[in-house]
Amino acid sequence: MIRNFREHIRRQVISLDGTWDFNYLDNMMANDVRDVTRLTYDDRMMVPGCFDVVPRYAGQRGLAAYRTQINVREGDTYRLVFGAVNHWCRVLLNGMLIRDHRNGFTRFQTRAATLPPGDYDLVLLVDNRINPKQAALHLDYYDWYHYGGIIRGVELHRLGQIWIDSLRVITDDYESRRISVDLRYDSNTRVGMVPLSIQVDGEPVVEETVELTNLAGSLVRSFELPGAALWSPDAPNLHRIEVRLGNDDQIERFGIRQVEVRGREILINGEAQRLLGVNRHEMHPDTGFSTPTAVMRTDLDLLKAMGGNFVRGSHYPQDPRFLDLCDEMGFMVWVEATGWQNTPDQLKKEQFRSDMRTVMAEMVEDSANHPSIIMWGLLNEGTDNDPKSVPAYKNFINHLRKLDPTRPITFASNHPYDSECLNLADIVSVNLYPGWYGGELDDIAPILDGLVAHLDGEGGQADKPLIISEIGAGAVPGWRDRNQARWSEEYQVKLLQTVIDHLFVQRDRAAGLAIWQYCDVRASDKVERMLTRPRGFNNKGVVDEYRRPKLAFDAVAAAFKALAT
Ligand code: ADA
Repeated sequence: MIRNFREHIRRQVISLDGTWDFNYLDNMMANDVRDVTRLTYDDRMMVPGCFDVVPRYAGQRGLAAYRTQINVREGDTYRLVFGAVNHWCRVLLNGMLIRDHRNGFTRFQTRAATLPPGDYDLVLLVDNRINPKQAALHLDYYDWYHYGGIIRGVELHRLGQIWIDSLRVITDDYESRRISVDLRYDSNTRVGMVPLSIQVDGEPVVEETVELTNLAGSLVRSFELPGAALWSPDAPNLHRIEVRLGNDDQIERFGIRQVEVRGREILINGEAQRLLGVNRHEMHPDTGFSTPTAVMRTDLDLLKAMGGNFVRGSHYPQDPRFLDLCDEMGFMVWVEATGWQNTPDQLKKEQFRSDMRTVMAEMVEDSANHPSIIMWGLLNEGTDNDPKSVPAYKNFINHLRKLDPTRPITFASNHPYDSECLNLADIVSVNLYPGWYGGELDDIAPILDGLVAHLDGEGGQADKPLIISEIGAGAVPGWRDRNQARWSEEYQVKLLQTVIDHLFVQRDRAAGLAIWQYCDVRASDKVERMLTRPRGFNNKGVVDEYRRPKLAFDAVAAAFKALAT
């Protein structure tokens, strides 16, 4: 399943999750596969899943063919929906090319098409190689392991004559509980008069017959929900909306809440929030990016137990199942488009730009209804200090703002002293590693003070919220040392305690903190990276890759909880 709940009750949705036929084609390119119907399969592979976590293919980069069968009983309009495939794929049905998709971590679908009754072979050619020609946003120097495969669920949707293409629920005004529902529809024939109904929490709110003069279009309805409970981190009330158009339906959950940035504060429904949390990669050694929902739940339970209320989804669009849990549990989430230290040269390339725009559009389309998402991000640690990057930052941020004008936008900068782009962000976010990549523990306080003095002075950011979006220390799990040497669990404790104390007890300039990072994650296998990544892992987690707490977990929990009292 792509979500944690059913998005359709009337529309027939068949989950294609399970075990598919599999053949690792190694260094072939998709275009070399002339006739996909002649491929043979010598293995089976789980979907969703990452093929390169399976021992037989561990560490392999290449092309893989996946195959499953679909039976269509009644001829009708259908489409396939893919939760995410990393990082490039080609979809073929009975040997016919249906579409290619570039870059991972976002949902995409095939064009609606009439399928006559019969059996169909669905084949996906999946490429996990690092190849900017196929996926410009996945590059080999990034500091995480790029697993590959059909990483999220796959579904077959039967659409009928007219169907709902997307649904956006927006809080117009939390005080009066006014919301807008923007419904985009599509059809394969002129249907004329069609019944439209909207129910919220089982109560009818809209019942009408609409005349659809175009084959595709948008219907917007606004209404108040008097007395409806608001969504907030302390009371994450969700509402269920069910929209029916003709014979089709779409179910979504939403929260009534408005995010606002006022001066140095981030507010939800008028209440200032202090964001305390972690950066989290969607990763587990046994499942790669295809984290089971139960593990996601464990992560959020642990984060709650640590006193956290904030997650930065580093560094790519988040799994909707994770966001569903965040909605329910009241986490505030930063969701960002895929990127890592991208250079002016990359930002200039048309392929990179168009991939970024597509991924941002898919990210917003897929997740805009999650109340837990309180800001969008992009271009982690990009070259925002290079004047040549400014046009790309402007272009991407404007694009993102058009896609969703309701949420603030930020990007994690590691060039706060000479950034050329901070003025474009609603929230200033800075990644820095005092006491780890530079300086000692005693340098942390002056470095943080110096940063604030700069941003609030000549940096010209005095009237914006500040988030320390990454800070941390590596601790090899179980490595204990009375001298508190680097890489020991003790050193990580000291560093994080010093940071939290300085940011929120000694000073109160920061609106939020995202510790780098929640759990240890497999690092990229590039030699230069490996030399600073003991065990082949980025060890800055407060829990290890199997979610076993390090000493830092309890230390951070004590510090976060002390702030709440
Ligand atoms: C960077 C980056 C993270 C991670 C971190 C580290 O700031 O944004 O993805 O690589 O450093 O561990 O060094």
